[in-house]
Amino acid sequence: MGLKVAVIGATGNVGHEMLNILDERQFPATEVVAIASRRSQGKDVSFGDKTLKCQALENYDFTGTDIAIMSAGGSVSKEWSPKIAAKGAVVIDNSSVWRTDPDVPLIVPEVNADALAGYTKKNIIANPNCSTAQLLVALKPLHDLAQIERVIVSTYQSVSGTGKDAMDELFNQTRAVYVNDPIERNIYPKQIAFNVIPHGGDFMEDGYTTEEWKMTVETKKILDPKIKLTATSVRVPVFVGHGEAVNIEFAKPITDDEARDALREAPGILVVDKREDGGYVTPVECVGDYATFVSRIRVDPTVENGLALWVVSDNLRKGAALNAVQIAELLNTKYLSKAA
Ligand code: 2RA
Repeated sequence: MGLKVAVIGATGNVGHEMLNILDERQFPATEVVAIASRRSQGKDVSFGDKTLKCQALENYDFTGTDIAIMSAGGSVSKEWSPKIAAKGAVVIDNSSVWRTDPDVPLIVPEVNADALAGYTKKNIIANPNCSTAQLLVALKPLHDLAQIERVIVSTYQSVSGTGKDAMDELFNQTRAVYVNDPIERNIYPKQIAFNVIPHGGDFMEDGYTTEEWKMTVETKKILDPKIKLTATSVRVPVFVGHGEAVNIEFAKPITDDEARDALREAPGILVVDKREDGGYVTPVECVGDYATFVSRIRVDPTVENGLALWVVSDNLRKGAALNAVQIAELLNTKYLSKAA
């Protein structure tokens, strides 16, 4: 017998990719249900060659659902995840509300699959933030090799991470620049078209933003609490694909060749690193792919054991929907054992 899977937030950017990826990877589900807000009830969404009609979250009875994959925002998750979990479904949540809860595992399957065992405490599993997931896929093999002590990251985050309305804002502002219309701003505090904005999430008291803070705390929870990480999150006028410029300090010596070999062997990574024009991967090339791409691997000579690299991945896939589906696959194989 296969599984009954609910996708909550099915009309959003990430929900759309969750349905695509469940279909592409032939997740062993006997039934997939699309769930959205009451506003989107009855709306059609694609699931492979089928069309699913969205059901309203408030009216849906989760009895008999095995896995609920949710990307509906923090406040919806805070209210609904415990209710759905109490009905017996395991919730895999893409919002930030459960990530720091000690009774909720925060999982990147390539990095800390063993931590999944803790899901039974609340029947909830958290998916990390987009920028953390791709970073940690790249850091894990390097940490195993030479023990990471400190990381400095600057992100180049695409607007799809903010949602569909932000993608429209980039499109409309770009068009407005060309036709000399006034620039309208509804989502971002500054113009995003032909610009970059050093601000992701909300400002905190210490001057960091929540997007930067998430990367620090999530790295500690998933990879190693001893790692020190400082981030600057920057929004760039790119529709899909987050880039990250990463500087890493290690406890032990490591060469760029050793790092390249370890990254080539590691799951989920494709190394594209030719020291020539175009010998690296950019966001537009990673769209629709599962991999985390690593390029520009080089020694950072300004610290004792340092490396610098460039990491890029599809933020809606490895940064969200793919990671959630990989968690569902792991959950099924290791704990639910209903695989067809
Ligand atoms: C972003 N936090 O701002 C989102 C993605 N999860 O890109």
